[in-house]
Amino acid sequence: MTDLDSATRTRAKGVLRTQRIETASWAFGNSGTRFKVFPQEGVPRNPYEKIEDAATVHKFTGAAPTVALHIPWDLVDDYSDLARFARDQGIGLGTINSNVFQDNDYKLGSVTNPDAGVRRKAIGHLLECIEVMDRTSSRDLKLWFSDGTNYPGQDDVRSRQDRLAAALAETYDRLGSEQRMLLEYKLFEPAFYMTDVPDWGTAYAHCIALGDRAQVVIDTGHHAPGTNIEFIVAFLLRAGKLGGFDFNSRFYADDDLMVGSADPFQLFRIMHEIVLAGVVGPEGGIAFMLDQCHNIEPKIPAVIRSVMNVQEATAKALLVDHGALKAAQDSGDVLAANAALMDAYHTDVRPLLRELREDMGLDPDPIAAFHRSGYYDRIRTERAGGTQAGWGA
Ligand code: LRH
Ligand code: MN
Repeated sequence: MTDLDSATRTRAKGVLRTQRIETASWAFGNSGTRFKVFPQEGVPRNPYEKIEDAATVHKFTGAAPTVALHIPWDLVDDYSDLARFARDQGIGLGTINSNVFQDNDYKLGSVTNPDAGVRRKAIGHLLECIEVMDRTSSRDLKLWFSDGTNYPGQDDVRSRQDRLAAALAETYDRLGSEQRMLLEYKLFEPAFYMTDVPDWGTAYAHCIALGDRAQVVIDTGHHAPGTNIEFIVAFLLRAGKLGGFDFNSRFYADDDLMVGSADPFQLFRIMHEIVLAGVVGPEGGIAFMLDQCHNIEPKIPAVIRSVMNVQEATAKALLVDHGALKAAQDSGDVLAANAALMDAYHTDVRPLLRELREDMGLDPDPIAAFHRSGYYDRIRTERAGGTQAGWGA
């Protein structure tokens, strides 16, 4: 596929302009593994400074107008004030993430715990998160449960599913009419024998039982090796049950590396299904979120790079000649059908994206522009002292 004709450029840029990628407040804080968390200079010390960093990503990419919060990592006295501060910075507060995976009481589970008092406490937190959504005007509550067991026999599988279903139903009933619940699944970790929401099928079944405003979130790092994630995307889109993505990438397990860094071809295949369904833009109802940890690399440039990686995968997917693809598929021309995707995938879309940024009045090279801005030097000095934000695990 040689130079893109202007009609294709215009069409692709038109769709790319509508793309919104939500950053994660916790990506700007310190993170690591059980072996070590390497602190970095300039890391935020509170949610206001995290929002400043998220706003900086949007300033240079033009495609990250909201930031997801995690409760209680982003606990503040006045969420309305935090929302006002975000607006002043040019962004909005997005998805509210619950956290029932760090309290001592949740050793044997949170909403699935055999102890009714512990379950009540966990459900209480989920309901508190909806209170926060009411103040931040967030649409989505994202639920991920670390709940699971480490040894066969440790607990009864069906009883735990009953407890989970009851907690989800009580939380769902509390949602406002414009609010959604996004249920995230994960194969393993921290549980190493059974996880109560281990795969898309389990999440999908619970979401069907709950109702229209319960949707599935696909975290791209939460599958068994070799899983065809784009199949899950296509299936959930067809069923109207795809609520969003936690984008990141991995070579082995839940590595939370920059999206597209480990497997850019997989990200392209996922965005191909998104483009085919015509749901790149916000009207499609899909929440495109980043859920990453920048353990050793500078955090803000890493998030900017991640937004660019999603834009590049989307731009390539927008270049697929759908007419040629369909014709080849319908005529059983396997090689021509595959070639329709590979030609698009092998197209260098970076010039097109530089052009788009210039059209939007942005610097064509967001990372170079960020480094030239002096923002990092400023926060390194300003944010000396105090307690840096992290997972607090
Ligand atoms: C769990 C997870 C979940 C978040 C956490 C930060 O692995 O993907 O989405 O709550 O990371
Ligand atoms: Mn996630």
